[in-house]
Amino acid sequence: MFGFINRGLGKTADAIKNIAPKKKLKISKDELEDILLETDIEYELVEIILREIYTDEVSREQLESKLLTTLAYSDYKEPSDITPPCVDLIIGVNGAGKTTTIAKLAARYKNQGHSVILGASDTFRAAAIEQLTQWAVKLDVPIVSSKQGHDPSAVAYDAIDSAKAKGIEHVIIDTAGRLHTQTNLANELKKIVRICDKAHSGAPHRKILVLDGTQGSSAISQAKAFNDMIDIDGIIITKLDGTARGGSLFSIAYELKIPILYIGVGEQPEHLLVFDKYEFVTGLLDIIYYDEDEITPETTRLSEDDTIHVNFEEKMKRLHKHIYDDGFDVLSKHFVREQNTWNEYRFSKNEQSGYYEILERDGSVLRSYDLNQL
Ligand SMILES: Nc1nc2c(ncn2[C@@H]2O[C@H](COP(=O)(O)OP(=O)(O)O)[C@@H](O)[C@H]2O)c(=O)[nH]1
Ligand SMILES: [Mg+2]
Repeated sequence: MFGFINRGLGKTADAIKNIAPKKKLKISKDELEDILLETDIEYELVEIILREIYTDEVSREQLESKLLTTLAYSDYKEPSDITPPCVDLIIGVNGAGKTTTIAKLAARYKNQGHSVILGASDTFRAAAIEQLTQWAVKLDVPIVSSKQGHDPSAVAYDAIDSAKAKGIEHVIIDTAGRLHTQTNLANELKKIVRICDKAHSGAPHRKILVLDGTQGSSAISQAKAFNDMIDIDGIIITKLDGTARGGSLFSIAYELKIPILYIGVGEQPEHLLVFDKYEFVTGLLDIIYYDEDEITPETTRLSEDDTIHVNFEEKMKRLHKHIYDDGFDVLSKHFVREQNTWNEYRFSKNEQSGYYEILERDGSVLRSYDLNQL
């Protein structure tokens, strides 16, 4: 599994390549406008991004700083003074990916060595309870559930209560995405929030909205509606692997000013990435522009010549294969994960030697690779 962020941006990359097939060192404002709109960044935001660029041609650094600015509000600070259990309440419309995301979060906590219990508070549909139960069995985590139609708040209460009794560190609560009316839904969510706090003062610690990434920027109004019902602490955007509308993430972050916590890039438990704005922006820039590593005197001279580019990509593919064979998954340009332990390591190019290195936390080199020897 190479480059998880690339997995999330794959379809977006295809769409960009359709209108700008070749990577560039600089790009005209007009062409850039087309590209940004193509990725479903809203028109107003595209205008804002381009407004303060005063040159006709836009460099990678110029665009990078603008894109990062639009994500300025997406930084999230983990609340530090939580008395366990930490309670995540997961909300969002039907089909957004709530239940799948809960499984991914549970797997993540588990892999970090934490204990977790699920609360099946989507009692509106029997299938929803069944689906979450199946994940609980598969992931081998406890679950509190009841029959269809039962009070979802009671399930949330019991899940938190059970966590307190057994010393479980995390509770994740599923909710229904739709009831007979919007008012019903609002009232029910508010009640669940109230009851969580009753079960454990301060809970739910994170009210997380799950948004379907394939809906692009049109998910913004939906998010506003949920935020009006109960204040949302963070967003998870799912299905980025299945959409060419990856740029909508910028509009969502910019409009809502609510941090994006994770992104979903597939249906399996490991397909959840902590949202790292630097990685995401780098991923997008890499589709449009030459990468810093690729810019050599030759690239500059022959920037229209695909062969250098193709050679570089070929070498990178081989590098990734070597790393994989050595027992690591490449998560992003700057991180790898050991397949056995799920420990994450930094991965970077050593500017002096030119070698690519997997680094321990203290900076010592765990593995090193010479691209030219591959
Ligand atoms: N490709 C892809 N599919 C996803 C992702 N997250 C969820 N899904 C799929 O979306 C569908 C709806 O998900 P579900 O968790 O049941 O949504 P819920 O109704 O909000 O609980 C399921 O078929 C999931 O497998 C994702 O990140 N990528
Ligand atoms: Mg569900």
